[in-house]
Amino acid sequence: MLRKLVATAAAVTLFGALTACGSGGSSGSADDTIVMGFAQVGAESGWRTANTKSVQEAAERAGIELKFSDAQQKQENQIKAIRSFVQQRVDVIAFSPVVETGWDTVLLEAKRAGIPVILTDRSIDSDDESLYATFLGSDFVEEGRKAGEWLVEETEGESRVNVVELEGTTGAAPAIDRHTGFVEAIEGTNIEIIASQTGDFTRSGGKQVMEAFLKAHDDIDVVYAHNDDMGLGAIEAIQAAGKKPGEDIKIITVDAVKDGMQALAEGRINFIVECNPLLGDQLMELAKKVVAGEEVPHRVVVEETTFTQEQAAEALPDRKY
Ligand code: GYE
Repeated sequence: MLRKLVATAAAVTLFGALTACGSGGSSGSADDTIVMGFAQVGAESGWRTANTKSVQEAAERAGIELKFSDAQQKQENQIKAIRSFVQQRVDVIAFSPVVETGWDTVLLEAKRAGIPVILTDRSIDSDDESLYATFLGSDFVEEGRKAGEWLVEETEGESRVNVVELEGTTGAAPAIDRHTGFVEAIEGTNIEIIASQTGDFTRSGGKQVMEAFLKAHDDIDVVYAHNDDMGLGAIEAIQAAGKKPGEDIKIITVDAVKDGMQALAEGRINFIVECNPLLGDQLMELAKKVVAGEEVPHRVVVEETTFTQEQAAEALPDRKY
């Protein structure tokens, strides 16, 4: 049995080496087609659905073969997917890390196998910058700051403003950074975060946490939700408690997906900070350069805007996601 296993392992190694020679690189494909292993976070939000679609469509347009894996918001699944991409000797690995820490070991494995890694959407927290070629994504601290700055302006002159915060996935870059930016912007004002809990970026999570917040606090002025979906869940909870979202309790969210923009235009949300999920084309461009050994910037920031209720009503007809 053992001998058979060893023989199989040797054959796999040999096969891997042969394919690598045949394609002139570490490609898992027989021809020159670039093969990308993409480890997605999951399907937790409207943002994520739009992001997945963007990546899949862009790969097709670019003639890149995509091996797509959905981690269902679990880091261990993403690690498994990355290991399997390394074993399959793909040309490039792209992934959106569900949380910030704990990636060094698996990324070192990819590095040793000579497979470049591109971080997309979310980044990692590591001292070793050589573990990835580039990071394409938003400035989440800036997003949080924009949310806070709007509230500071909106509530100027009010003696005290109580905010409850619906946080994204614990340990995820957008959850950490959107909190940081918001806190920075409201510092020294009369705005106070009276409760903060994760709703895991999902609509049901946002609803559940908001129900608990409403039971525990009767003085909530504002909800700051780290994404539209949790804000939309909170709206359901607020309505069920007999209050009017957007009026009795103001709501600020991040993303600007269609459902969020609809609620904003209709007055149930008060302000949305945009986070652009359409990263596919830029990602494929970067992937081609990285595979060709060309220089790419280590960080590519996505440009974004914000929306008031009036601006949402205007932008809604052309909103693609
Ligand atoms: O805001 C949220 C999603 O990482 C920027 O993840 C992304 C965030 C996005 O679940 O809706």
